[in-house]
Amino acid sequence: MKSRAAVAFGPGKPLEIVEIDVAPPQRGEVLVQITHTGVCHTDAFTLSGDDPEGLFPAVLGHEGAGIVVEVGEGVTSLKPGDHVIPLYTAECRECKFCLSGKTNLCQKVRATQGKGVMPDGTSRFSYEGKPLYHYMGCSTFSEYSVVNEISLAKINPAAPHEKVCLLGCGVTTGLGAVHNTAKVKEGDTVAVFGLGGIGLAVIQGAVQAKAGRIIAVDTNPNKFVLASAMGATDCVNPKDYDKPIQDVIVELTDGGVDFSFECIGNVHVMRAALECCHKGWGESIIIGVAGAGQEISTRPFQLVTGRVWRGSAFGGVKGRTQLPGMVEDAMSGKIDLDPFVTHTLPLERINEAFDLMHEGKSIRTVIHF
Ligand code: NAD
Ligand code: AHE
Ligand code: ZN
Ligand code: ZN
Repeated sequence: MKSRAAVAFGPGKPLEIVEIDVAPPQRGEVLVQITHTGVCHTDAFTLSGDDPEGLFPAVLGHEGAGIVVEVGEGVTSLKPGDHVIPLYTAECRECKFCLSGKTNLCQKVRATQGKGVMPDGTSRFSYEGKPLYHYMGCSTFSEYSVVNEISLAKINPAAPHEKVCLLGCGVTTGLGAVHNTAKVKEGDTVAVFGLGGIGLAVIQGAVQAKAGRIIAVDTNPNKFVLASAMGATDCVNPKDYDKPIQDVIVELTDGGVDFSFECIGNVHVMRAALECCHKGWGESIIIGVAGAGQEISTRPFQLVTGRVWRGSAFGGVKGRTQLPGMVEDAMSGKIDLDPFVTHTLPLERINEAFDLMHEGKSIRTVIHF
């Protein structure tokens, strides 16, 4: 079938809106009509050429919501008409990772997903007869996408897609990092580095957990208005100080924070986030994605003296099991998605969403088809 899509033809180039061909879903696959998609910094990261797994030409996008159109052979958990959120972290419920009870990082389709193809090694997308790569198992920048059954969370059909699409990545990642990875408790002191969609979701999670103090850090002071409105108790701009930001936060907090979250993808900030943690117990959670060749460093003494470095992918959330409940929480108001949707644009204007992000003007632009 034909589908309108925003295609990334090469690194650093704007997306091109073209009509692509989408092949029918094969065994275990599902054809989804994407109704809405957010634009996450990770899409921009891959488009920039910094992603070691980045492939071109590709259909990017991984923060969407849609409706099942057709199911392939052997698909039992979904039928046409079901409402879904595509998952870049699948949940097969049978691989070693799924059965471990220790991680959400299902590996059933991860290898082929990283190569931009479906599990049989081929693509369902083509343009002018040449294959296009899939992206993160989702490719939500196409009106029609083919997604593995195990990479789809079935959600309440009454859910507003123009908001709950953000549970496909950004908001779930931030909330989950607080509750599943860090396990923030009442009274804890938290520092959040980077106040985009992920950092603001960390703030919302920290408020839910009744954190005592939430220190929001960004080099763009315009981000402080929303961060404060969402519950940050302190806003700090590293540019306002002539000493390292970790020293500023350690002084502010009588020795450091209980938890810090890096929501930028900057390896120097990752170091600062670790080093602003309290001696003996402070934990720093890396959420940001750093470019090819980047490495983190600190003095081992930081770890010897009890600070802990962790990472979090998709907030540790098992998508098929937990996302439907998070959608219900968004519908009942326990999760507030409204502050994240700062802009709405049609697919044809998707490049403006990237511009708004790079200019620091948006939190999330939601694209409609
Ligand atoms: P964003 O661009 O909307 O926000 C980033 C924020 O960081 C901006 O407000 C920017 O002003 C701020 N910033 C940039 N440099 C800074 C610095 N040196 N010091 C302080 N603040 C600085 O991005 P986003 O969509 O919120 O994504 C944030 C990061 O999280 C990205 O790296 C993205 O790839 C990653 N991410 C990871 C996961 C995961 O599962 N681990 C999921 C989603 C996104
Ligand atoms: N492709 C990159 C890594 C990208 C990465 O870390 N992705 C995050 C999700 S970002 C969503 O906005 C993630 O979940 N990683 C776990 C995984 O299995 O990909 C690289 O460095 O190669
Ligand atoms: Zn994302
Ligand atoms: Zn699995």
